[in-house]
This record gives sequence, structure tokens and C-alpha cells, in this order.
Amino acid sequence: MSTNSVMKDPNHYANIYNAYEKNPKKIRVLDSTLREGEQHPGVSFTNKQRIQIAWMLDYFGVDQIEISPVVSNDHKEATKTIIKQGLKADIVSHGRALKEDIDVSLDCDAKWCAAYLGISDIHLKDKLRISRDDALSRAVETVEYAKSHGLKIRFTVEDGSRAEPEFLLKICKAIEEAGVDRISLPDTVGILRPIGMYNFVKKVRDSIDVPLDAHVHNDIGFAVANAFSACDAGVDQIHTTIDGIGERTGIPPLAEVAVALTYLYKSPNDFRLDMLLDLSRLIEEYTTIKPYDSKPIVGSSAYKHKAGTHLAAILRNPAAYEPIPPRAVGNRRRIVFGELAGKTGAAYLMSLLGLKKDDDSAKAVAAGLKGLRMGDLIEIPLEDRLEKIINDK
Ligand code: HCA
Ligand code: CU
Repeated sequence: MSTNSVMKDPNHYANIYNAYEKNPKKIRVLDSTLREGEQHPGVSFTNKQRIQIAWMLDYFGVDQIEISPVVSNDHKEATKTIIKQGLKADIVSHGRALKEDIDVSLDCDAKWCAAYLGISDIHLKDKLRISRDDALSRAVETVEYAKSHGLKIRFTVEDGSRAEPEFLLKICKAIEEAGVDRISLPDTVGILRPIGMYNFVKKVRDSIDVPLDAHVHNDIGFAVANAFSACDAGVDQIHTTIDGIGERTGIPPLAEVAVALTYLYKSPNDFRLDMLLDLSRLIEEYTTIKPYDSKPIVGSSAYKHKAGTHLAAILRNPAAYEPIPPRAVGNRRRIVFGELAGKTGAAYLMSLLGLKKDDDSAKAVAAGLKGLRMGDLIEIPLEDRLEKIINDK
């Protein structure tokens, strides 16, 4: 490939390392902001907010939206109303592996339900206080009950990553026979590393035909990596929440997952990625939880450029330090002037202020900025339009 065509796609060689398949398969997204997200400390939406979030997620393009009607009457009302909206996404009504919870989903007129049951020894012994045989029959009965009432059902083998592997397979096979529509494989306490998640999923994938979900927690910071490791092993749906909120440290954030699927995995989804910042802002407004500055995609510094060498490059071609353009995800590029601005940064600042810039004065201003010892002085947005003016000069 010639230098010129590589310049057209600055990610060209990185893409070769990423080794895309010719026809990448579609990886779906289930968003659980309304279920797992509400398990985040301090988060509780009003019904109006729940409905708005569901509409926005649907418009964004997720495949399934999860909500739990069994939590309270309010949640049940919200679930009913959201189901009535006739959104494109499936609304998945989440509850325990109990007939009474399936009944609540039926009451809400759900078409899809999800049932979870802890299957690791610690969950069986210290949470549920039932034997493996009890768990097996409870799982099968729950699936049969949902199916006999015309529901589609996803079954979650909760804490599956810490369950005895032969029992995990036994239970997956039994619910497959009972007609389960999807199985969610969770790393409930986020204890797996990426290869561990791969092996966990592969073990099930090799003996089960039912479509699989990955639900992974971020306790040690591996959630996004593990979700994609699960895809490599055969999962075709990832669970997310907006900004990754959830129990403890949460699960993979929708923004990272949707951007990675689109740009790094070439999965044929139809996401409106430019809504990502708005989705994050919406959750910030409803929860008062502000995403940390350096959070990928939606963080306030995700598209800020500061060091002089970076500014010099960005002013010519932002792709020098941006993997994908900020506009694509609804964010904005900003440049930061301060001690590190350097000669190019200083010259640019002078041109913005209408000052004549020659090499010596640019150097003097750069030295002045350094001498101020104030850290960052100002930051300004750098739009593509402005860049063009600079480049035309
Ligand atoms: C829970 C546990 C769960 C379920 C995941 C799922 C987990 O809080 O109910 O239903 O796919 O992490 O195992 O969130
Ligand atoms: Cu969870």
C-alpha cells in the first residue's frame, strides 16, 4: 500500500493487526441500565425517566433492553408502559428463577423474560441453601413454565464462572432441552481474566447450541476486555449499561462496547453513535454521577490535547492523536494551552487573538506560558472548521 492511501486511513496498519474476518458476524447489545444500572448505589429512576431512557436506547439501536418488574410496583408499571411503546428492541423482563416472578412478567405482557439462579457452590450453599439437584430442577421448571406460557426466556447461570464446570454444563444442557432461548454466562464477581472468560464460554459453546450472552462485572477492571473475549469464544450478545453503572463497579459501558463493535470488530450494528455523549449526560443528570474525566469516549478529557508536540500535530491533522473523530460519538475536541503548549501552540494562540505571529514572538510566548507555572491556562474547542482555516494558511 502506498504512503498516500495509508494517509487516507491512518488506522490502516492497526487494522491489519486487528485481523478482521471478511464478513464479521453481528454482535448484539442488551442494555441493562434499567435493571443492573439501578443496582448501582444511589441510582433510582422515576418512571418517566425509565421510559425516556428506554426510548433513547431504542433509538440508539440496542437489540434488547432489560428491566426488572419484580423490584417494586413502580418498576412493574414502568415495565408495562415500556412494553406498550412497541419499541424495536425486545424488552426483557428480568427476575428470579421462580414461577411467581415469571407470573409478574406475564402480567406485564412481556414477550421476553430472563430468570437468574446462582449455581456456584457458594451461592447454592450460603445464599439459596439448596442442593445442586434442587437448582437443576428449579432451572428446568422455570424454563418449562415460561415456555408453556408462550414466553421467550433467557436463563442466567449466576456466578457461572465460579461454578463446578460439569454442573455448569449439566444445567445448560438441561435448560437447552427444556427449550431455553438464550443462556447468559455471567462473571458475576469479575474474577476472570480475558483468557479465562474465553475458556469459560468455550466450554459451554462446545456442547450447547443455544445463543449465548456475556454478562461481565468490572471488579478488577476487565469487563470490556472480557466481554470481547466472550465474543471470540462464541457469545453473540453483550450486556452493557450507560456509563457502565451497576452493582459495585458495574459492567461494560455502552459507549465503549458500541464503539468497539463498530470500529474494532466491524460488527454490522446500526448504532447512532453520535448519541453516546447525550446518553451519558442523561444518566449524569438523572443520577448526579459524573463520568470521570478520562473515561473513554464520553469523558471530558477524552478528546483534549495538551502537550505542545500533540498540539502541533493536531492542528495539522487531528487523526494523529485521535483513533476516531469526536463528532462520531457526539463529543468535542478541545485543545489546552498552558505550560506545555510549545511554540506551535503559542503561535496558534496568538493567531486566535489576532496577533501577528513570527517565530521569535511565538518562542517568547511559549517561554512566557512555561514561566507562568500555572499549569493549564485556557482550553478552547477546536472544530474541524477551524482546523481548515489553519491548514489553509
Ligand atoms: C443479579 C446478578 C447478575 C445477573 C446477570 C444476568 C449477575 O444481580 O441479578 O441476568 O445476566 O451479575 O450475575 O447481574
Ligand atoms: Cu450483574
